[in-house]
Amino acid sequence: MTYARSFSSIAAMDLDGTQPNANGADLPDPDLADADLTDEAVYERVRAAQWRARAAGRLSRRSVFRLGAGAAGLGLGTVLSALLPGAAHASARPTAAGPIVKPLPPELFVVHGSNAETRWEAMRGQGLLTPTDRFFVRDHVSTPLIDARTWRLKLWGTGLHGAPTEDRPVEFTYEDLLGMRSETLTAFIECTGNGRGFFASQQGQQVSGTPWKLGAIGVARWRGVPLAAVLERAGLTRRAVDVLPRGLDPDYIDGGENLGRVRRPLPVAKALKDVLLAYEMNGKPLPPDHGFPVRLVVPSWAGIASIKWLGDIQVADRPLYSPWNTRYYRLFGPDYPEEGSPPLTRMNVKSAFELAWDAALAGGRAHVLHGRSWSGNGRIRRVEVSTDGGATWRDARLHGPSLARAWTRWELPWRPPGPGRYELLARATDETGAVQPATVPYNTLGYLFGAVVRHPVTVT
Ligand SMILES: Nc1nc2c(c(=O)[nH]1)N[C@H]1C(S)=C(S)[C@@H](COP(=O)(O)O)O[C@H]1N2
Ligand SMILES: [Mo]
Repeated sequence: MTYARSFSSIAAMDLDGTQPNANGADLPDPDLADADLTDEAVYERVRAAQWRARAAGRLSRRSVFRLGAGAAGLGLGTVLSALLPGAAHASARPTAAGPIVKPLPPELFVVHGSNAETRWEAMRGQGLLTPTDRFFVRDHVSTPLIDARTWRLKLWGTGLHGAPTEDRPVEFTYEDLLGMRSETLTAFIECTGNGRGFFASQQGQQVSGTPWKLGAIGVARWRGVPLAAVLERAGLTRRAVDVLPRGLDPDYIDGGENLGRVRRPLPVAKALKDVLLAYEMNGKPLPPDHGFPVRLVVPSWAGIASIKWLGDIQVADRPLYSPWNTRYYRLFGPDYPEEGSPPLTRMNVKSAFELAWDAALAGGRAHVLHGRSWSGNGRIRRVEVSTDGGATWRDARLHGPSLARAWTRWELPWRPPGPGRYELLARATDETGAVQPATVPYNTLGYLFGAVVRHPVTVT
């Protein structure tokens, strides 16, 4: 598959469409020189090899060059003269507010510093989408307030024709983006650390990071311009390998070390496949906390990929690195290589009940248990529920749309046998056959807790 073909397939389809996921294939180790880098699975293998080489200090210029040369490209794109660098513009550096701007009523959210997770009981009775007022917020620092009239999206780097520099980039205004052909996409955004708190509470393992339960996920209907279209207009070359979107929120400081603004590289193949530059969420302009004026939506991937308050995108003819694909968002620990796993991309399978933690249920009558399951690998095929702590399992009834990049709703009737404490468990299987395990291997930063969660309830 060439970039050109993957671009036109994006152009031809509604991003909600039923395009199958080409993942899960167990591919042989690719020859770096001949690898088809438009295939996401192959790209991930190549990047992993590259990462290992880099960690070992062995990444030669030649292997970098080969990586680039293996990629077929769009190799076209006319830069609109009106958007050429040099036009005067006001600085879009924001004034800080926050950390979070929107109201965080305690019945909808659990607040963890500059982050807030959705309470799962607040999803009860909702449709497919997470209403914006209860969509989780994950801010490394704080929500900036940005003026869309002076804001510019800047593209620059060696992967664009003419290699525009950071101080003379190709620019798009908010109006420019609104004027381009839009796409809509129903997709989840999920924090890679969603469920992190269960490493401690279920597995007795201490990990660092926000101790989320399962509320660091939401599904919204996003509208915007395909990143592919903007890259093409900016003059994407066939040599482009990685793009590096960067936010306009303040620098992130970790343990006294300034790591600069939040930014995380994305392979060009994924950028051209299904990534959206979103300016609308659930039918309204993006609210400040979710990335106004424009954010990336990178379907199925770790939430960190979906950079909010987008300011610029570096497009490079060589692999790019930032703390967000080197020291964070990789798995470290005894079960992983010393230099860590490759950078995390797809999210894993998870399930949650639309119930309060420690919910009280009336005894002596039938209930219907409701929940949702999702996977970065594609659609949910099956959900099993246990109401006796995992001894026996029944199939839940799946209902509503089953979208590859969103979640699937399900329900199961339950008549508690008597008063007391119960643990409710839900275990989903996705279309690749991936099933939620009973436990997951420890990793120091507590990412990808995909084990079955034991949800306590009290029947009165
Ligand atoms: N610029 C910027 N983008 C960002 C972040 C951030 O702190 N700054 N957080 C990331 C993380 S870790 C997640 S999980 C998602 C959360 O998106 P939300 O706050 O809209 O739910 O945004 C991502 N994009
Ligand atoms: Mo995240």
